[in-house]
Amino acid sequence: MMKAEVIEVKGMSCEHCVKAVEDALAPLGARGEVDLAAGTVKVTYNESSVSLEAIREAIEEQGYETSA
Ligand SMILES: [Cu+2]
Repeated sequence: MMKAEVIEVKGMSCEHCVKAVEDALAPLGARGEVDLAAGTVKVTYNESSVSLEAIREAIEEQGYETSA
């Protein structure tokens, strides 16, 4: 079942950041839609194959801070 969740991500400032976040999510089978102005990422993922926690970790590994 696909689920969509909006998470706050601090530190994204440019198109490079957008790509870094999107590319970090792709291997998890998740899709991220970054809203730079809002500092959020709308993540669409399959909750039976990946957890929101794993998604947040993948984003944080790129150097950004997430909050629920
Ligand atoms: Cu950037």
